[in-house]
Amino acid sequence: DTITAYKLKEVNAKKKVLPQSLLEHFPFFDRVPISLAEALRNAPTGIIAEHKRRSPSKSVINDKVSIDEVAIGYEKAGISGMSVLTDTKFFGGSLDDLVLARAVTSFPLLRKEFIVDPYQIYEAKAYGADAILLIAACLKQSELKDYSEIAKSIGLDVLLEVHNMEELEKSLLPSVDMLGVNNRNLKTFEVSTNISKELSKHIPDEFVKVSESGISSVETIKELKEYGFNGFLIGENFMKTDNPGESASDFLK
Ligand code: IGP
Repeated sequence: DTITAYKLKEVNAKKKVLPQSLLEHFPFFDRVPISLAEALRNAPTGIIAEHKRRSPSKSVINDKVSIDEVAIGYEKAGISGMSVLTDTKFFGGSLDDLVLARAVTSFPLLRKEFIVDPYQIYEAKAYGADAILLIAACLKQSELKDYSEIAKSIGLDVLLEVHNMEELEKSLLPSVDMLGVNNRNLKTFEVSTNISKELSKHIPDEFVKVSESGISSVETIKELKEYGFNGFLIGENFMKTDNPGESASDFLK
């Protein structure tokens, strides 16, 4: 589709300037990652808090707070990990955000990106990520398998995002650590946690279950825990406030 085509073009342009072999010489490439899946499994309430400046559905969410302020705030709040959007076109993020978040924290960081080429997985590692997101709607099963195996081979955890049963069926791969159910339909932007509840029954226990998007209350988290979810990916609800770290900390009280 259009996002995939756009991303492939972006990646191909980058490869010319900075080949993958050079990414492997970046200092963070040798850093030992921290497992996001483990952090979620061990937390009483596993929250992945997202840095999100804007989105296609809401336009500007927060363009005032700085990435380091948000990252430090989230870590101080006791959140299990942070999701850093590195896409510029749709979300206003960048790899600079990832590297800055890495510089000021030592908790797990998820690179949030539309990954369509293995190059982006090496890039994630080079810029300090501990985990990557793969989106079932963007990739074939053979790609999901190859990309998740590449990520594991360089020590990164894999969060694989699905939105329906068909996507879930092709995603139950041993190289995947976490299965994320996106409550937001990426085509209609409609949000409902019912999809998390429905799909949860079909996710085997070896995967850490993550519910993503549209979560704005502790009640919803309590409900989703009953369905076996250990991870909750929350962006807008924290980012729309002046102090995302403090908002996140209120959620863990
Ligand atoms: C966060 P929210 O509704 O709490 O801001 O959602 C996160 O789940 C959402 O940003 C997201 C996303 C994605 C963004 C989920 N999957 C894929 C970009 C690409």
